[in-house]
Amino acid sequence: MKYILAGILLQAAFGLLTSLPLGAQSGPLSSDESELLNYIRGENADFACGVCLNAARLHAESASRKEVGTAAPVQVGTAAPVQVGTAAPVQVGTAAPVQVVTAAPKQRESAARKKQLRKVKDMALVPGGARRLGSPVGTGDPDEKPAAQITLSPFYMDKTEVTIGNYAAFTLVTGANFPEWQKPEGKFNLETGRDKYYEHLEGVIKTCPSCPVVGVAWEDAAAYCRWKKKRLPTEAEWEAAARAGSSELYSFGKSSANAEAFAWLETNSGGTPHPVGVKKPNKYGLSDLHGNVWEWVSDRYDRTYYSQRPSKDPQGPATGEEYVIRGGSWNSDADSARCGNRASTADPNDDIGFRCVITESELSAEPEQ
Ligand SMILES: [Ca+2]
Repeated sequence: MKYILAGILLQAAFGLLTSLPLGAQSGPLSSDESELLNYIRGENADFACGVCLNAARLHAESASRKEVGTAAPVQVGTAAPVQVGTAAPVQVGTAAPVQVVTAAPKQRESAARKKQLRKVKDMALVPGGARRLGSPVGTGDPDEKPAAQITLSPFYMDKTEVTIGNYAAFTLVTGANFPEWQKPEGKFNLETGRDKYYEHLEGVIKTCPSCPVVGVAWEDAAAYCRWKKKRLPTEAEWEAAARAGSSELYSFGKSSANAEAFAWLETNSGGTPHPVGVKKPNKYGLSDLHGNVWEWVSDRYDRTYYSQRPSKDPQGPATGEEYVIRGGSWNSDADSARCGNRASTADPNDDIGFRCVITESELSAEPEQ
């Protein structure tokens, strides 16, 4: 295994990923090796900044840890109900005719639909319909009011924030869109920049491909989502996803006392982002909407927008210098991480990341090829 991995990594280093005759050289790949290979080919190898070896090692370790705990979950309460007293009466001498059970013809999913469903396998469905968004009188800040019934179309949202590994695959392909800490000749470049702003996160950036990417400009975050044939969520979509049906301050209730079970905040983060999806997800299955990193949404910021926003699928104001960020971060207090809290900025930062969405109608409109 060790030598096969070394072979994989060497080939990666020499840029032979696209041909990869690994199976022929090494015999059939084990599931671990296939997974690692897909990982390197796919989304997490960042050769440009030298993360590849560490990323692959960490992924291999995490895959083997996962394997230990992947027994099928025990389903409680789903056994077919036992029917009492309904046994068919025994008929003597007249054998019941054999009934040929013909299962209903299975609806075959079209190739296009299968592709669509593959695309949303790491996303959670946020149901459509009307819900109250914004903060009611007596809670929150002035820019969160008035609260209103807002109707949204159903959409899928990434269950987690986009990771360093996810994002590295994008920059590897485009050769651009780099985070500030990796931008060639940028002043914040970790290796060559004069400004050491991101130095305190160097360990995370270089050794934690499953941590959320930070330092990405709004335009580059939007470009990543487009590359994935998705988009940034609107502010209203983000809040509906974060509430997961709750009208309280948090998806888990009105008190922040339980926040640390759901969120990485300044009180429990140790001053850095953490791997995505570790904390408890909300009722929709979405993780880290509270905390870990702030998340860019597509809306520009206007503190008075709520008094004029449309009640159906609002898209944000047409103009504005800054974009909205939501959810608080590893560097925030619990108040900043409230479902209704709004903040804004024009610039990337060490505590801002993002995730992507796609509406059901956008998904189903995708062509087969
Ligand atoms: Ca977050």
